Amino acid sequence: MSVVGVDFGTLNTVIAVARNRGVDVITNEVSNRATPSLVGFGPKSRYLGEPAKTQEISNLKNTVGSLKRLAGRSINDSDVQIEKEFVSATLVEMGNTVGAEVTYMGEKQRFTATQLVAMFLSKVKATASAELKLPVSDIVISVPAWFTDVQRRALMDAAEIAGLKLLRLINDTTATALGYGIPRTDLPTAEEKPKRVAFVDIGHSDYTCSIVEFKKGELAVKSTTYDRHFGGRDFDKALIQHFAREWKEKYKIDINTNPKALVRTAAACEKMKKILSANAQAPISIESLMNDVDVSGMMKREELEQLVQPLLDRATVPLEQALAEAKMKVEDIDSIEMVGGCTRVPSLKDRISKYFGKGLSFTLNQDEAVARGCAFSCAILSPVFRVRDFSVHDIVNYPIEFNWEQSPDIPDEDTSLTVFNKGNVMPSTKILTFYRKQPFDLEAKYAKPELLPGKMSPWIGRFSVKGVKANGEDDFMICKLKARLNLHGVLNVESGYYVEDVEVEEPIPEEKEGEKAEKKDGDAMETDQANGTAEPKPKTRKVKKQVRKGELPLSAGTASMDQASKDTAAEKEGSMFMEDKLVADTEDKKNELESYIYELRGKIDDQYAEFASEEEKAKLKEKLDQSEDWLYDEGEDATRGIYVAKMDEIRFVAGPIVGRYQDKVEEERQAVLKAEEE
Ligand code: ATP
Ligand code: K
Ligand code: MG
Repeated sequence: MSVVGVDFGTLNTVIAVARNRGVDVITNEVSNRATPSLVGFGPKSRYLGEPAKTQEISNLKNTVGSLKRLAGRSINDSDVQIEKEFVSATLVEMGNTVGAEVTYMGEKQRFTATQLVAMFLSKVKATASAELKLPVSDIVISVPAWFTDVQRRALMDAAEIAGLKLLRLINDTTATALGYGIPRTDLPTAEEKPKRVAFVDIGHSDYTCSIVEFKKGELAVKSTTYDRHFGGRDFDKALIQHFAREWKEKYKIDINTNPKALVRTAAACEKMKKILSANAQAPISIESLMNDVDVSGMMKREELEQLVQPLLDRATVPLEQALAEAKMKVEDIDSIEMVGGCTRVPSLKDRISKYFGKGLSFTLNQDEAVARGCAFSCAILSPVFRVRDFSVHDIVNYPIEFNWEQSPDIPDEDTSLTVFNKGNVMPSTKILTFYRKQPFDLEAKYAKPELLPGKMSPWIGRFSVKGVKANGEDDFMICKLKARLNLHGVLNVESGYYVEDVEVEEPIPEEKEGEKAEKKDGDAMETDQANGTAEPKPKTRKVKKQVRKGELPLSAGTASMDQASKDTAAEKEGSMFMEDKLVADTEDKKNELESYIYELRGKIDDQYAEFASEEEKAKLKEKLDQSEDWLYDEGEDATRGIYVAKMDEIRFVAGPIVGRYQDKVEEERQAVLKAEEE
């Protein structure tokens, strides 16, 4: 079994694997260490990753990017409206979730963002398993810390559809912190002051800062802040707009009216931006951009900085917030670790370094740190891998509250409670207590909708508690519900049970037990939260204890896909994957046939010449000519089986000739061996 970590980026996806020697980033089919996060659709198959990028400009309408920023969102969301600018395919609403409409297999088809992510993850899975020569299942995938329940569930569903076992969705900067912490041997002991590191990740579309405290064997995230619309693509956009204006004047062309020209300009601007990170100025030139016009231009680094001034002015906002939320000052930070492609931009480095009043660290590989952290996380969670234990305490980014209907029997009962607060440790389990005589429902939602990205609904889930009835004559049943914000950052009510108060003999406890007694439970604090009806404890040796009496069945409605839809989607993904494979195999067989024809034609008058009669030669040549004509005519688009059959036909004619040649070669080889022996 393999251990895989994936940095699922807006632009690029990096795959890392844990092996005995440590963690390695693996290369894809064209030997790149990062794969474009793109899916494309063609007349016969899909293009996933690299081929989608290769085909992009000629296949804009059927190519979808920004996959992770679409998953779990509705088309009406203000964030998705922004995303439309960066996605060349047409986005459509598909029953509360955004999808894309593309032409695939000659037909207009629609896929949800979740399905599109699943397609891409299938490719990730295939890439990893090709490199490892092992089946891939266990995986850890990174997400931005600002992802909400519905976005996280969309990714979990996508992983399942792709046939992956998602061990954890981990926040990007938390993964980076883990990758930073695990190999270090110089972390402070439990008694010492923790090492405090600010991780700054600026990628293609977003900017995240986490302040993390390290001690030997553990890390605790103290705060995570972000700007969801700050990244490399905003620099690209400033350049594109600049040249669009310039070229309108200079060449009288409007690239904004021509999607192909726009995408080609975007690619050239990204290149220019990268050059400007290391050089004072950079050229741009594109041949025949539109209307047969060749364009060119120049830009100085200072000019770019002026173009992105509004962006640069926002560059320290996440840092200020991160320190404020962690209740720290710049002096408290021991090191500032930079990751993400966009942290190579000198003006950004300047601003961030000035803000902290010290130099920045580039200890980690900027492009690979997140993926490596994910692989470490997968190694920790995987049963098949042994790794030094390292605990990860992440935090809750959006407070979550539960609401319920007031019990008819308890008129002064509260009907809502914030159960997980911003900044609480995550994962975390809390036990909710209800006094009820009938089955009841509760609902979970984000308590502060204004904190959520875009215009998301704060709704998380509805949970029905069954099997509740009066206890005895007319007493309340004491219902306990286990609410868990799990490793993925997703909320579930995992189980329900009921208890009864019984009196037991016990030594007098030293500490006063209240209704909010806290106890440690593995990875998180477990708080027993009774809603206002706990009895005072008599100061005797007899104490009332709650004894678990039975289970309460639960049913849940969340943003996850239901199992039947997931199974259907998985089946569809599986058959599309097989279809892609068949198309690729067919193409291989066709190429094989073509090369075989050329090879034989070359050899028949050369090394095979003395092993064939004139008649045989003529027959073979005729067969080759015939096959070639067929290949460029009706054989252009045949099935795999037919190409194989054509190969066999040629082999049947060529076989005896090739056989005689090989016999001769073998004879000579034996002669050489014999000569050597003597
Ligand atoms: P996100 O984290 O936002 O989802 P991502 O993880 O795909 O996106 P990265 O791979 O971290 O993003 O960074 C890609 C961005 O970094 C691109 O915009 C790219 O142009 C930019 N970039 C890469 N190298 C340089 C460079 N030398 N100078 C400036 N920008 C660069
Ligand atoms: K990335
Ligand atoms: Mg990234």
